[in-house]
Amino acid sequence: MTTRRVAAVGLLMLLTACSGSSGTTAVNQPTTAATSSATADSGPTITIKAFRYTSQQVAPGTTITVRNLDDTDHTVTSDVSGQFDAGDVKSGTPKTFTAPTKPGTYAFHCNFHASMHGSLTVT
Ligand SMILES: [Cu+2]
Repeated sequence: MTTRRVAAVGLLMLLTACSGSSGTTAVNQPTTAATSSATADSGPTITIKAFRYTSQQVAPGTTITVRNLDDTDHTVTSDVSGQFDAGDVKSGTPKTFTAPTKPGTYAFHCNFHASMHGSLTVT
């Protein structure tokens, strides 16, 4: 009995020590999360609003965020197949794609709405 109690107390102390150290880690986490989300927000963005794209000029190979402010889904798909495609960008859920590595002006469109056209400049 005595041995079991000692073991139980030892385990309790161990658990306390563990939760104490994880508490320290949790304090550090918000700082890291805030930094990474700030980086994502400050990057180049193509915004879609009222079935129109904002134009964007980026360096080769840049990661571009697409934000859809409309209620319906849109895509950012290069006119020349295979250059880039953000896929199905749902309302309120940003997606990213990588800009071409070769400088130039790239025309793109929406797969769902034939009237939607935009251009991406890589310099
Ligand atoms: Cu569309």
